[in-house]
Amino acid sequence: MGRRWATVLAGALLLILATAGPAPAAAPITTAIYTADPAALVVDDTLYLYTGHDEAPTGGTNFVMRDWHVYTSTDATTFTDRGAKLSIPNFSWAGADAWAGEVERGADGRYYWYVSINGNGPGWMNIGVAVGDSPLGPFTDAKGGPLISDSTPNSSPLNIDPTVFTDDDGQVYMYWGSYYGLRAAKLNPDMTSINGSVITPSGVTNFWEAPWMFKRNGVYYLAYAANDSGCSQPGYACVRYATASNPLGPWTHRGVVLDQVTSTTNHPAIIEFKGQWYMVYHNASSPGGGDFRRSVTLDKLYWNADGTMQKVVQTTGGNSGPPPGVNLAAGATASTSYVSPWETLGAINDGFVPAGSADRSHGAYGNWNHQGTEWIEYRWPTARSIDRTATYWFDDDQGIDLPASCQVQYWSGSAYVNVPGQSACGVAADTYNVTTFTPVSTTRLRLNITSRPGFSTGVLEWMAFQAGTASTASSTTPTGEAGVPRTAGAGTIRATDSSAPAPDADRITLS
Ligand code: FUB
Repeated sequence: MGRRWATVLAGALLLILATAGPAPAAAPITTAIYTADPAALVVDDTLYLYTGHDEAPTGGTNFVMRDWHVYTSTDATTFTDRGAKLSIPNFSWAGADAWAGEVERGADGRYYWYVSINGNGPGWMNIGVAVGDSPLGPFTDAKGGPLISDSTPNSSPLNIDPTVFTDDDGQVYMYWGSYYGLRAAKLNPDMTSINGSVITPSGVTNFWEAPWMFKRNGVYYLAYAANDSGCSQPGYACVRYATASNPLGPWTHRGVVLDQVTSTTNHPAIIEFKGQWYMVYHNASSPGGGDFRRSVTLDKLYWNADGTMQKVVQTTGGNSGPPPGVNLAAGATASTSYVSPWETLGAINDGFVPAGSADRSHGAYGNWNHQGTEWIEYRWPTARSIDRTATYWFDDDQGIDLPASCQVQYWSGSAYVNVPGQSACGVAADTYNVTTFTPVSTTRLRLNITSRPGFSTGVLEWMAFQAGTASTASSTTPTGEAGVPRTAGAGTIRATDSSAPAPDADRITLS
């Protein structure tokens, strides 16, 4: 039963992938393995991150998760993998799907690790709990069966993603759920049983999954993944948050604290460590990453004076950003020899800064299942003087791969000819490949793309630069300006660097 649902979910995610979603990416805590679903805990001077472990193969279409790892850091920059401290065999009553969890210290001084796991009984996901004498364990099953299952009265449609919070009076609360089904309950002091009934909290707008509860200055906060169109593209999740004056709500929605990321799933852990607050989350931006090959990362989180959170800036890691110069592509009309019906030619000149070659979050040009040489082309109503292009290749680790070679051509007035003095036409992943040439004045520029054997090719962004602007700040010609670039300093250039912290537009003053 559980595996059938897993297949259904994977199918849904696959459909979702065709439309895709997100932003630049932070450096992961590790690239040795893929990690996901972080939970954070501070004990003494150490930050502990409890993560899931993605083991899906390249191109995999389902979660493969068998254990959970613990990472430690004393500076929130360098993390040490302390190993797989908990795994499915630790729960004799379960057999698959080591999904999200969180660790909480009990009143007895022991550490309780609540996890999502697929039990062998009826239904799908359950919440189990393990216990250890230290934050690093060793951990053993604390209950011998699920704490929450599909047979728990008023349980969630999908019983996953527990977040456990201890209030100042010692009362422990657990929130969990997915498929829009947020649930909450009090835990008994034994940390392994529920006190009273399961409630359905109110006011948690557009809750999807992955709740994370904490308290600051007497206010309760609940961050969670939401996947509504107001904050993310179809199939992708952002992180919204709500506040309350009571640990069980009612909650008041406060806005978006983390935009969508490069993986369809999004999963927050918010914590203060050594005086600095952090948003810990995962994305698909590590080399070879994907929706089922995620990487935990973290960025600093800042507060407003009114107790609201500023939207987290996802810092770039390894992506140098678009090259400088006046990009004429935005004012051009794009065409191509072939684009797959489900892909988006318009993606190549929308000015988006990809997080990596697999980042199809703003659409992608792809020509699967054509092989050999295909082309993309820009046309302007009047001639433009151009001396460089920059190409960000699309590579989905499936049918579309980096090309074998490429060649820039221009329209001479009667035919396409190679641009004179062309430098190497780069085919590197995860970066802008800049190709220079002797300036040409033309109404059309073409990029011939030759595939590797057995693969098709794709492009996320193709920039064409006005000659002589290599030292000008990056800019794009605003759409509708008929290709006439605006100059730096005019205040109208749409800079492509969006790394500055920006307050959330729908911020609300806490009362
Ligand atoms: O990693 C498996 C599931 O994906 C988690 O439980 C959800 O929060 C989502 O990240």
